[in-house]
Amino acid sequence: LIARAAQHESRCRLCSRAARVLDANWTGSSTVPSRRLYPHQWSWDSAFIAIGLRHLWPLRAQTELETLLAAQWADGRVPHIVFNPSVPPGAYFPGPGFWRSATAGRAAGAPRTVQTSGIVQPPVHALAAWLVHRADPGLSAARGFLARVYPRLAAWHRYLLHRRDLGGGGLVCVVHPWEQGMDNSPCWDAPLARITPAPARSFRRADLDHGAPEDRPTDLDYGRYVRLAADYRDAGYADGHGEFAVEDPAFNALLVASEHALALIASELGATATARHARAERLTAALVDRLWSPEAGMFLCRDLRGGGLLPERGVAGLVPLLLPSLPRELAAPLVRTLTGPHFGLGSRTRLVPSYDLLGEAFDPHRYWRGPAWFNTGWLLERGLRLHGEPATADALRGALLELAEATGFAEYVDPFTGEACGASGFGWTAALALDLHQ
Ligand code: 9WN
Repeated sequence: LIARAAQHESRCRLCSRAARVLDANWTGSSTVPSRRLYPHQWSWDSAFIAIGLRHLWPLRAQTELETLLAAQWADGRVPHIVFNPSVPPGAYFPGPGFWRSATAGRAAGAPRTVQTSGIVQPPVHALAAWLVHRADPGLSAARGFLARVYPRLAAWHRYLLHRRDLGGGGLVCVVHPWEQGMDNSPCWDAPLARITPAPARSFRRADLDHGAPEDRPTDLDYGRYVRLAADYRDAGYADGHGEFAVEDPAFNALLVASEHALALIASELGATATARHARAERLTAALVDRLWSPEAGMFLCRDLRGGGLLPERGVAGLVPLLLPSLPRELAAPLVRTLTGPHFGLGSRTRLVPSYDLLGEAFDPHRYWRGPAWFNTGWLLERGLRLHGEPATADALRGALLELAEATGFAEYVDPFTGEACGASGFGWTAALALDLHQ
């Protein structure tokens, strides 16, 4: 009993600390990932943050998603950043002056009243909207939350499925590493090597004012990010012409999960959901067909410009484990890969590294090249539970909760030592710890 009481007390402490982080990052209409490093609203951060907020402030959770969706472009894209006009222009690079959404994005229907970036991030939003609704169905019904967000979420998925199937095989592709959200993953090294970097003197990296250079992407990476984004902007954000086009397993798996969530939202609103479930099944089949590697025992990325599957093993290739409809003969090898020598969960690591422990490019501190992140941990914890691995899921959950709190809700951690890296007081770390704690 004493042990249980002590556990309960420490859990409550975690809850109030996480709540303090989320409250400090709340701007009145959305939540910043980090006050200093990322002082605007980010797309997939907001989805994860809403999933945590729903337990304490259901109204804030709904508002978080509504604010993001209010910045949607007429072509359906949901921008990866919505800029806060009261933040000084130099506080984050690339800021609104770089993206110039209102002018460069005019043909694609960028909003006039708010400034945004022109690229996207993984579509976790419909899943988040459904979970937010379930947390307080009364408030949701009273505010017409689902009816408000449904048409926007449907247009968002339509944009991805119609404008981003650049490979013609039924999957969505990303046109910039920032879109997939794991910016400097070694998976991007080969497709990025073809891009001529923008000159270093043509931009100033605000991230280095707050982050340690050895924990961040390199200047060469940044030169290439800038070149790709500037080319996309200068083409009026029209799709299909860029030099970088990759089909990523996590991005597509999250779209499948969100498509199933959108079907549940449609049913709740009295509409028919069959076509949505069928689309999710088709996407799952395309994911398996185009990205599964039996040799690697996991999903890989497909480089549409270079041709073929990229051999690097990134954590994104494990994320499809979160799909309930994943064929059993794939779930078992995925779990083996997650717990085997490449990711070491339960033996060499307590959290999931972002990249192959045995890969040549592995670096335990550099951003998405090895450190463990809390959002991918949250997704895989769900996947393990779904596919009949409760003991591994429990251990992962315990480690996520313990390290989130011990590191002051760090952005990411060294996968061996749990040492904090990047920003502290990070939004999705606090939100997802809160969610796991429930
Ligand atoms: C570029 C906000 C975002 C996350 C991404 C993470 C990082 C931005 C950056 O921060 O990317 O979008 O400036 O490094 O890689 O996943 O959404 O937290």
